[in-house]
Amino acid sequence: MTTNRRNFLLGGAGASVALAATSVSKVAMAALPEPVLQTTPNTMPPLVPNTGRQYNPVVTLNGWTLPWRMNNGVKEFHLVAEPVVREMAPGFKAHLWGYNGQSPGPTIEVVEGDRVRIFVTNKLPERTSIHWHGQRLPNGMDGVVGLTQTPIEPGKTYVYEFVARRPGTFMYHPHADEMTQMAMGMMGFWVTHPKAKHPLIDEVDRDFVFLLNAYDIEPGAYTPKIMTMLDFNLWSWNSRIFPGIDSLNVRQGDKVRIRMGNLTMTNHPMHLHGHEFLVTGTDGGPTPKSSRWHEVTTDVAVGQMRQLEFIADEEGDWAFHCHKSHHTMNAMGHEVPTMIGVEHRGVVREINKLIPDYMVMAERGMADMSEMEMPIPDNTARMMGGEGPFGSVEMGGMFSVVKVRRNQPRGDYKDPGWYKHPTGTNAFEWTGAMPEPSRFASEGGQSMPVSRRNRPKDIEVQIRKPGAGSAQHNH
Ligand SMILES: [Cu+2]
Repeated sequence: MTTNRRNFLLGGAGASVALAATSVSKVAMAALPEPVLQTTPNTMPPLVPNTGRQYNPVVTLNGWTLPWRMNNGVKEFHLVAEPVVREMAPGFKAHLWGYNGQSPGPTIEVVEGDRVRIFVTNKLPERTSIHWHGQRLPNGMDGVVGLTQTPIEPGKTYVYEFVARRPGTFMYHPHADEMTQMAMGMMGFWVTHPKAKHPLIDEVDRDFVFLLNAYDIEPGAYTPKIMTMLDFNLWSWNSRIFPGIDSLNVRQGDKVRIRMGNLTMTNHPMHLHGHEFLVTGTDGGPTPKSSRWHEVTTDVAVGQMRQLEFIADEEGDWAFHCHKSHHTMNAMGHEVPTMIGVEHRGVVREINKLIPDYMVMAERGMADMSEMEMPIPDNTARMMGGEGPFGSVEMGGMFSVVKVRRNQPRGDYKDPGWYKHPTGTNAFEWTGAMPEPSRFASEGGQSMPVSRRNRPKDIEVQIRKPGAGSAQHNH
């Protein structure tokens, strides 16, 4: 028990933990490892192991690693399935189900060859189980209700025990009333470190993990709609949405690994700016070197895990996000017609006489929405938001920033603030004369000769120059 606490305190997160006040039988609980709870959605520093084999621990974005106690050579963990309140972004809280105070649950980190015993206490109003996604284990430990075990009824504690046989990137989630329980946020990450130098697993300076998840929560509501199959409106990493997702802070030159698992109902092409990466591992373990090639986007399909690696050698604030553009937005009404190019001002003036708060959306594109001070219900994430050093970032959902800094101390995960660009290295407004374009070779310098014969005679091209009144269509 003391080991358990000490481990946790060494992880640097001591101030924000509480022990579970349990409604489950106190006698039964007394023999179990103390369930450790996390009360904040902040990114906790890595949990450095002080028993068992050493490894370089991972950092869970807006999450934490579960401490264990060593019991006669067995690593013992205690997960408590329970309702939680998760702050998904500042000003927006969701009523979810999770483990040990948060959704997702804590990351479990072990070493290849470890014997692991996990107590699972059910404090949900319905039965549950845990499936250890991707693990080699005895069939009876696989966590499929009805197939390999009886369900864990409310108030009961079950124990799972197996050897973490292969190193890699895994996750855990219920295999009982799955649609409900996953839509409510029950899931967690699992990393098994190699027990010795592994030819296909490099040592890295930073190792980040997070789950891709999604919710359907009406603006102003707190609880996800559990019957939603595809039309989710909140696309999150570890049940956080931008600007609530912490940045991935690294030192320039660091070798960085990012591990992701997808427990949403659709795929996510994950895109990193400024660097190329290799996909070094999947759900099946490390990939053979001959199969690795450089990419800047990798798709993570439903139920898959991907681990990517790169050298962070370019200083700056580099966007890292899902490339489906509606996955970098937060909840909004879907029935919004495209209003680009439609001039509403006169109409709105008339409507406002009748309905003072009426507002037309997206007359010039959607970017305006990120700055609009629209009356929105309480407990609603803004559709797009997040202030950057140059104004609104106009993003939501599955978006964060990899911050690469020359002077970020080794092993320090603190947010260094916004990048200060060297003078003269930002894109800037052009205020000089615009060079006139040359249209034809004979008129000076078009490299592609244009056939005189096919040259259209009577077509007048209207070119709208940028500048004042560019949003107006003056015909
Ligand atoms: Cu996506």
